[in-house]
Amino acid sequence: MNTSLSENHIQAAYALARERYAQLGVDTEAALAALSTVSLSLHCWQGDDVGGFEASGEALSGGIAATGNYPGKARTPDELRADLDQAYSLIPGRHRLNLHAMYAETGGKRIDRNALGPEHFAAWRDWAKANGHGVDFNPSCFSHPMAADGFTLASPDPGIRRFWIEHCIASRRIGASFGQALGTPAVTNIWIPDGYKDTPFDRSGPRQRLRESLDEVLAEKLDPAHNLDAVEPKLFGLGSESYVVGSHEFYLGYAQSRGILMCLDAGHFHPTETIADKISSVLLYVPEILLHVSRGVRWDSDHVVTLTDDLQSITQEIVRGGNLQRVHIGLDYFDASINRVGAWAIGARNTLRALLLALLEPRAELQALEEAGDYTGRLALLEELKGLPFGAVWDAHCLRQEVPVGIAYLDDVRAYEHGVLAKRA
Ligand code: RNT
Ligand code: ZN
Repeated sequence: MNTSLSENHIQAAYALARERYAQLGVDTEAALAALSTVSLSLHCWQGDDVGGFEASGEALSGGIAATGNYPGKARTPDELRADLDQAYSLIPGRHRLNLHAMYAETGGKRIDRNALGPEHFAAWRDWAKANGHGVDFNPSCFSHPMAADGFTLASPDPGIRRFWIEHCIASRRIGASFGQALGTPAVTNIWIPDGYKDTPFDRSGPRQRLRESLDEVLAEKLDPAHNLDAVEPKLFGLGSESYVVGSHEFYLGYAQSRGILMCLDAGHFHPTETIADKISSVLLYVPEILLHVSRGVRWDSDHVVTLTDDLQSITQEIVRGGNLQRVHIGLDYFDASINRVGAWAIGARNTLRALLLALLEPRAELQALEEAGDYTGRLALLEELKGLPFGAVWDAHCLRQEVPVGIAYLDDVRAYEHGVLAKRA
């Protein structure tokens, strides 16, 4: 396979594509300018199969699972940062990092999660600052002895609840410390696994406890210039098939009433339900939303994000509603069966490609057709767009942003695998 493309060809193809889009009233330069402002939040946990660095020997729990044993996963924070550097070098634009608390660096000392502080993330902070990455943060309420019975913030045991409340309070402060140091607010997102495998008798008690716990977690006012709080609902998990305390309705009401962000994870609903149609509704009631862009295959399987219709519907909703500023776009998948740097690059590039497709829509024209009741015209134009040369615009973007154009990024993934990952056996 010849992966190299001449700069002249890329430019020439772009010039033709630009004209083609201009005929429809679409300004490709404006689309690329908008795309350049988007900062995706890359999830650290794709690099080590949601392991973290606590060396506790705890298996991944909480009803999520990474499957596969592709060699070369990151074993240390330095390895994970090196892998992330490699991934970012393949993705056009300047992007953020989404970090979990269990990736703390405690210098060999055992610090429990409720005692974590900004000092345990100093290396992450320095690295983020040096490389221009904003950071988002997450308390890690799973893979821990205190989460062994499947309950954390909603636990009936006051001691367990207290531990996780303290952990979430600590996490918000760590998020704020990143926001302050980096000059861009951290979105600190709370996801907990709490739920029952089988049909519960009491659905209400755990939800009352969760609401109380969250109110304690959020009691401390933090500067929104440093930290923004988000909550992430879910329909079911492995081992919590019958009931999840933090359901969609629970958190929608909670986020709306507390004026915080709502996180929508693409894998957290019924398999035939998509999050795209929720964005315009949720944004009427909460200030901003966080997305966990993911791909569930038959269940919340967290496959690498591909350029599906689902993904395009999500990015269309962001762009058509003029919501690029109010939607924080995070990725959330973990595939351990393929090269992990490749997984990051493929999913992030696809998310940006889907955004570009949405930015290349003739918005005024489509809106006018719809308002005139010309649904035939609307359907014809939407279908016609699918054949337009968006790939040439994407290639020009990658060229300008100095990342590999086309499939050439795979050469870099492979070279890094041979030179670095393969030596980790
Ligand atoms: C789990 C949630 C949650 C996690 C990460 C690791 O179903 O999607 O966001 O995937 O926090
Ligand atoms: Zn998620």
